[in-house]
Amino acid sequence: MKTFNSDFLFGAATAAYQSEGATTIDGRGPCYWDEYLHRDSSTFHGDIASDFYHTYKQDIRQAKAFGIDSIRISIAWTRILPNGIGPVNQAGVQFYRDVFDECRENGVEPFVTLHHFDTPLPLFKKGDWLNKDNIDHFVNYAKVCFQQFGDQVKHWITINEPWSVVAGQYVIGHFPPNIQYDVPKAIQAMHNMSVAHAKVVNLYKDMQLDGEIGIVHILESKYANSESENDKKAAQLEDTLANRFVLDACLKGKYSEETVRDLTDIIQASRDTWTITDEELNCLSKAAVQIDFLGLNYYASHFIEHYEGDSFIGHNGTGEKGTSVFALKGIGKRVKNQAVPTTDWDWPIFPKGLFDMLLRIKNEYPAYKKIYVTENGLGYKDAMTGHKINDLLRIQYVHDHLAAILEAIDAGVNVKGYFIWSLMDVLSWTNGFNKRYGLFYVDFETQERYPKRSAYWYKQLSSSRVLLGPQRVEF
Ligand code: BGP
Repeated sequence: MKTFNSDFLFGAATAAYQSEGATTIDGRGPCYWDEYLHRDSSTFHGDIASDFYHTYKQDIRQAKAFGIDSIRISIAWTRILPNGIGPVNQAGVQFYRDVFDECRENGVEPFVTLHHFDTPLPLFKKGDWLNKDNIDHFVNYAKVCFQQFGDQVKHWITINEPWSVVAGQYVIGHFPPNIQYDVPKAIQAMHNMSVAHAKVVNLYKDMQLDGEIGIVHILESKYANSESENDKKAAQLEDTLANRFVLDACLKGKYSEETVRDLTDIIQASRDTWTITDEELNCLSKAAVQIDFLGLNYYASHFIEHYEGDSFIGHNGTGEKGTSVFALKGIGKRVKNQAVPTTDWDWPIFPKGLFDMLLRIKNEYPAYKKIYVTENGLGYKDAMTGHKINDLLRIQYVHDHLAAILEAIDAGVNVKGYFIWSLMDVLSWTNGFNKRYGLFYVDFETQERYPKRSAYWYKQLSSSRVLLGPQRVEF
């Protein structure tokens, strides 16, 4: 029988902008998504989202009722410091203190992310993570959070998915400022985010607070599509860019020779440069020995082949299967592996990629302390029939990824918890509201919540610790 230890956490994740709504209430300032999603070209925005700002008590109680041990939420920087810098907004502080109190009263452990894609608009306009001043502003904001919530929060995450941020901003172009194919900018911004993360870890440890701190990375395995040297090189380059670069920074505290070689090749091909200082490298190395955990977000893996044409990326933001393209000049092209199923948004469903990534961290970064899988789940256009949502495909997806985690634990990887994305249906940054992930279905007209079949399955899993097949649940 496949079972999880009693100390393995079963959690569920959300993020501020995607769930809270109430974007102009109680002194909150705008983040860059507020402006971007109000342009004429946008068909959705986060003004109300899942209304967590007003429903948090109900959501936390419902989480508890369904056996969820922990919830991962993020703090909106602009609720605490409306302009990103300057005076503290007490109403914003009070909101999160109330949320954390509710968590405590229900025995639900909060894991709290400081930056989940939502840089304050004024700082975004000054260059966001490309501007090294942002590092200091972020450290200042983190300090305020540690002072205000350090007594309530014992699990901190500095930044969510630096790669998704910089790829979205400078490579894919579906995040503001919507620049495409500028890989050197992505590299510089990612280095700056690693430094910001490191400085916040070092600050947290200097403050001697009683808790743990880590970072969350999206880590998707990259496989060569054939045995050819060219395809292997393409997979290696995408892996360096998206995975090894950030893993080196947070777990080794320095960039390995291979990482520097690959990144330098990529940057020089664009006749560009990047800036790294000794002081920044010292921060990385100090933080790498102090970080308590790695958060790993995993949804998909990619199969890559050599590519010599011009860069061309087409984002599938509608769920119309087969419409995405990802080809980067000088790096490689993602191709469909016919043996691997994909979601309606063309994300390859490949649990083995999670197992491989977990093993790789253990082998290549043996100093890591522990891992939480901080996001995993299936985006799907759920249909509600008579208030019932029979999301068997999601249960299968989660089941198969949890089985991969159990295998990795058996192989000696220290994985201590799993957070399904997401607790309830939330806004999807570049897809709107029809890409649903939640355990709880949200009727976005009424804000009513309805537990999906997956919620009942997850409850049974959390209470029994036994990984049963999708069909094995009362519904
Ligand atoms: C991760 C983000 C989440 C969430 C999830 C699903 O990258 O950390 O915020 O959005 O992906 O992504 P999407 O909504 O694009 O399907």
